[in-house]
Order: sequence, then structure tokens, then C-alpha cells
Amino acid sequence: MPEVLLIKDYLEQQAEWAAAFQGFDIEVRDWKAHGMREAAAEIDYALVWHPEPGALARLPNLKLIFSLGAGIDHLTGDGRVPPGVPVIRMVEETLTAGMTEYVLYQVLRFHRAMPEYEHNQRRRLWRELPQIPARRRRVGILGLGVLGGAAATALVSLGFDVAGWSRTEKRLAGVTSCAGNRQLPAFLARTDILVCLLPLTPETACIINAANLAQLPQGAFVINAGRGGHCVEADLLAALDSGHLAGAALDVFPSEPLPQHSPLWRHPRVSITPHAASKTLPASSARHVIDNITRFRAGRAVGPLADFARGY
Ligand code: NDP
Ligand code: OXD
Repeated sequence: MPEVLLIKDYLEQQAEWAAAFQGFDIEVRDWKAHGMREAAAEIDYALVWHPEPGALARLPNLKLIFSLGAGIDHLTGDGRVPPGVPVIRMVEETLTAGMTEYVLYQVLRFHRAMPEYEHNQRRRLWRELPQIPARRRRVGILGLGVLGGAAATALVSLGFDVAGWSRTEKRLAGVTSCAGNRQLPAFLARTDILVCLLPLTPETACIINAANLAQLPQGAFVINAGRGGHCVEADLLAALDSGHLAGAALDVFPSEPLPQHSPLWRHPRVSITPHAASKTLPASSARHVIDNITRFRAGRAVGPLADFARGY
């Protein structure tokens, strides 16, 4: 009998998933449709996103849990992960490339004053704006891991002056490394465009707050593609309305979908995407799953593993 892999929302992209797993010795079932109670003992692996609390713990023979996203905050809630079952983060080239594209696009958009040109076009206003060379634009990336590191390297290749902030010091060609809370003020003070690519943990929650925003130079921009919980919305709006911040691009929100009544929707200096900076696509994420299951079956190391003590 083949082993069984459960996938969240498998049926919504069944053709893509089926093609991606074709030829691999596994039976794939939909997370919701599989009849959790009756068939619980048959499940070997699960590829999940925001599972119901306790649902994974009811699968007695689960060997590996795969997160459908790079973030694991959807699994940190009480009772979501059965003890002893390794959780593997989604780290694969297509997801990383998608985030690099998103960050490059948003940074270039602000760097080249595109929101202002678009505003002027609507007013039929022919006005050149100052052009600052990339080497004089300081980009600061909160989170210099897989995604932040790749975005930082791509920005360096375009000539930007890039720094990154992480828990531990990093060595990345052309990137100034700032580590820990002690170096956060200096990092913020030299950041014209702030990009958040942190995981959401108790230490990083609400990091985009009034006190930290005040340390950015006047006219700075904020790009948040980490998690909504990183940003205190009222503080961000106050900084935009006072003119301290010149603009924000937000992909993630504390409550998703962003509620209809949110003032962010209509704010003239905010641009919104629906948690779509980079998506987990079936073809590439299936390769990551197949690779790990193959390693697991051979008794080899799997990963990258989520570290729940660290929170990411
Ligand atoms: P990684 O785990 O590879 O990187 C996380 C980075 O954050 C590391 O550099 C880490 O430091 C740093 N960090 C964590 N905690 C702290 C802290 N307390 N202080 C300073 N730095 C800290 O994660 P990924 O790059 O793969 O993903 C990052 C996040 O991006 C995800 O958790 C998710 O929230 C978000 N994401 C959003 C998507 C979207 O579409 N909007 C898509 C994919 C991911 P160190 O290196 O020292 O450990
Ligand atoms: C992720 C996400 O964590 O899509 O991968 O948010």
C-alpha cells in the first residue's frame, strides 16, 4: 500500500498537484475531504496551512508535517503540532524568486517615485521629479533569512545601499549586517526604504510601531511582506498622515482578508496586495515535499526544520 499525503485545499488545484506528484509513489488526498476520523491512522504526511487546532494531533501515524508557507506562525497555536513530529518549512526557489520580484518591484516603485508620477498623470500634470541614484538610496531589510537574504542580494546587484537586520550577524556580499535589538536603532536611522521579511514571533510582533517608525528618516517608505502582526496599523497611519512616512506597500494584515472598513484601502499613500507577494505553487513545492520524503525514507536528514523554541 502506498503511503498517504494529505494536502490542504488539494481539490482546488487538483490537476496541478496530481501532475506534480505523478510518478512518485504516494497517494495524495484532500485535507478536508479525506474523512479525518475514519482514515486518521492511514495518514503518513501532511502539507498544511492554518490547520484546525488539534487536527494534526489526531493523526496517530504522522511522520512529517510540511508547512505550505515559509512562515510557521500558523502552526504555533496551542495543540496544532503533535510533539515529536518534525515540521518542515517551505523553502524552495520559486517562492524565493517570487518574493525577490515583489521586493524589487516595490523598492523600485518608491525609489523612482512611481506613485507620485501616477498621481500626477491623473491630474494631467507634466512634472519631472528628482532622480536619486540607487547607491544613495538606503534599503533596510528586517529579517535576513532565506527571503530577506535573496532580496538583499538582488537589491545590491542593482546598486542600492543595503543593510539587513537579523538575530545573528550575517555575511552577505555588499550587505551591511545589523544584529539584535542593540543595533536596531542604527539600522532604522539609515533606512530610507524599510522592508519587513521577518517571521511573526513574540519578539517581532508589532515591530513596525510608532517608536520604531519615528527612528526612520523623514520621507521614508515601508514595505511589509512579513506578517500583519508586525505592523501597528494605527501607528503606520499616523506616520503617513503626519508626512513622516511618504508611502507604504502592504501585502499582509492582522486580519485577512483586509476588512472592508479598513482605512488602509482608501489611503492615498498606501498600496495593497492580498497576501500575494509570493505564493507556494504546486509544481515547485511538490518537488520540495518529494525530495524530503525520499530523504526521510532513506533515513537521511530532512528540512529546513522549523524551530518552535525560536518561533520560526
Ligand atoms: P527565515 O527563517 O529564513 O528568516 C527569518 C529571518 O528573521 C532570519 O534572518 C532571522 O534571524 C530573523 N529574525 C527572526 N527573529 C528575529 C528577531 N527577534 N530579531 C531579529 N531578527 C530576527 O524565514 P524566511 O526568510 O523563509 O521567511 C520570512 C517570513 O516571510 C516568513 O516567516 C513569513 O512570515 C513571510 N512570508 C511572506 C510571504 C508573503 O507572500 N507575504 C511569503 C513567504 C513568506 P537569524 O538569521 O539570525 O535567525
Ligand atoms: C508564507 C506565506 O509564509 O505565503 O509562505 O505567507
